Parts: sequence; structure tokens; C-alpha cells
Amino acid sequence: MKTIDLRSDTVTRPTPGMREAIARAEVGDDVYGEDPTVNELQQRAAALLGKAAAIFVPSGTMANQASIRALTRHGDVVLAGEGAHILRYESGAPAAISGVQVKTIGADGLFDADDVRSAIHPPEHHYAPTTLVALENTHNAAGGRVFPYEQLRRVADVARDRGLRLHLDGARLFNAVIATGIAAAAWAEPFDTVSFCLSKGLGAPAGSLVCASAEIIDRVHRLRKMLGGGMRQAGILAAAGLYALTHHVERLAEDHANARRLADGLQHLGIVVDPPPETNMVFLRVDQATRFAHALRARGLLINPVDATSLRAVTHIDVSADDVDDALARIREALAATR
Ligand code: TLP
Repeated sequence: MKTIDLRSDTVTRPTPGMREAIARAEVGDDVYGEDPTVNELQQRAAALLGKAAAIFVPSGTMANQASIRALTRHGDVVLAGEGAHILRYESGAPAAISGVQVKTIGADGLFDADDVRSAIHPPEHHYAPTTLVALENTHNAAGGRVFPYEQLRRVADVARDRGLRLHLDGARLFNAVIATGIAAAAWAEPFDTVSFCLSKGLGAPAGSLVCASAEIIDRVHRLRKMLGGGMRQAGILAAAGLYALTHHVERLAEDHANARRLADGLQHLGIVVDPPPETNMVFLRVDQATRFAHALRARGLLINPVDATSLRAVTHIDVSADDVDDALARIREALAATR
């Protein structure tokens, strides 16, 4: 029986075309700035996001944390949505690496201009300075939800107006692009730093980019070195990233259709899906998530619990519509076995 892996879109393996691009990659030592494929990827990413410069880093976590460090000082406050990946899933890095406090605002990962306005500390010595707003799009813990564009612009306007900097965790920015038809550069425009990942829905084995002004990228470059993220013949990975940007962006629509197919099927089985999927994630609400995940695993279907009563299923390039139907059949069996 074929294992169907819906734990994350990070589990994808390079396609034959991507492997060929990797094999053909021209490389050099990127710590000397001499890897032509990395340089090409950085230029392409900067152009795509409408920023002056970009830097290739090993992971989304490093992209976020180097950006936060580049934009803040120790003791500052960073505002972020509930369940923000930078706070929940990055091993305490904002406190450990940047010495900042993260304060969550709004609900379900989303927040509006008023939430920012009322969270900013007054400029008085009792209070830590509030200096950065970090936004996540699409929002992972909130169900792969797209941050509504007009709302994002309002948040950015108030942040700018109050002298705050802005970081976008765009690990899955291209899912938001495909779901809305709004270009990556339009999403990125108000932000000082934007990170995006090649190793999620885009299907590359590793790597993320930070896109920003040349001055900020210079600072992130130093931080990448400090954090141990300087890689040598990284063109091997950058080639996969270039291939992904050419061949794997438009196809995200298939992942989104498969997520809807899965959600519809689950609802037919009487499983609550909440929220309705906007991109490639489906959140299942059940009585006992861990027990259900075990029953699924016994049937060759991998879906991770995210809390006591929820599981997250993520569609990706290695999952077809037939696999979704097959997954639904296995879920039906697991339901019968755990009732
Ligand atoms: N998210 C992973 C896990 O860490 C939860 C996943 O399987 O979804 N920002 C966002 C919004 C992310 O979802 C992730 C990865 C990251 C940053 C970090 O990327 P990596 O894993 O490359 O450090």
C-alpha cells in the first residue's frame, strides 16, 4: 500500500525535472559570492518581489529570525498574529536571538489597523518600544488562511504612520498569490523584509529567501554568517529553487483544488472541517486527535495532530486527486475503527 503523506508540504521530493536542474547547476563558493546559480536566484527573487536585493538562506526559520534581528534592537516589542510561526514554532528564537518580546494581537492569525494602534506602547520609559509588525501570509496555524489584502494595507499604513517596521513571513506567499491573483510584488510592497520558502509548496529540497532593500540585505547577510547559514556550493539548492519558481508556482492551484476535494469528502464523512480551506491546508476537528492520527497511520495515511482535537492535512505536489480519494477511503475506515 502506498503511504500518503499529508503531514506538510515540506515532505515533497524533487521531481525528475528538478533533479536534472540540480545535476546541471553551475556552482561556486557562495560565501565568496561566487556561486552563479545562487546569484541568479537572488536576482530573480528580488525582481519577483519588487525589492532591490535578496539573499538565499537555508530555512524559513533563519529567513524570519535574521529579518527580525535586522529590524529590531534587544528589548523591543514585535506585534504578530495569534499562532504566528515566528513565535510558536521557531524554538523561542525571537527572545533567544533578537532579545525581543512578541505580543500577539487580533484573532486567528488576522488583525487589523486598530489592533496595531491599540497595542503600540506609549513613548514612555516604563514601556518597551514597539518597533516591528510581523505578519504571516498564508497563515499556517490559522488554516492556511490568506491575509485579506485591503486589511494588510491598512495594517501597513498604521505601522508606517507610527514609525514601525514591517516583516512578512511569506513561507507560503505563492499560495496566497495563486489563491487571489494578487502579484507577489503587490503583497510584498509595504514590507521592509519579506521571507519566502522554496521548500514548502514549491517543492524544492531546502532554501528560503529574504527580499528587502540593499542596506537591509547587507545586514541580513552578516546575520546569516553569524547564525551559521553561509553555504558553499549552494547553487545545487538554488538550481532547485529556480526550477521551482519556473515550474511549480502555477500548479499550486492543483494543491488548492485537492484541499477543497479533501474538505468536501471529509464533510461527507461527518468530520468537521474548520476553517474552510483557502489554500493547501485542511484542519480536521475530531474528539481525540492523537488516537485518530494513530488509526490513520496504521492505514498508511500520515496526518499530524496540531492540538488535542485538531489535525492538519496539507496537500502538495506529491499528492494527486486520486491520492485524495484514496486518503478519504482510509479515513472512512479509521473512523469506523475508532468509533
Ligand atoms: N512550517 C512547518 C512546521 O514548522 C510547522 C510546517 O510543516 O508547516 N513560516 C511558516 C509560516 C512556516 O509554516 C514554516 C514551516 C516556517 C516559517 C519555517 O520554515 P523552515 O521549516 O524552513 O524553517
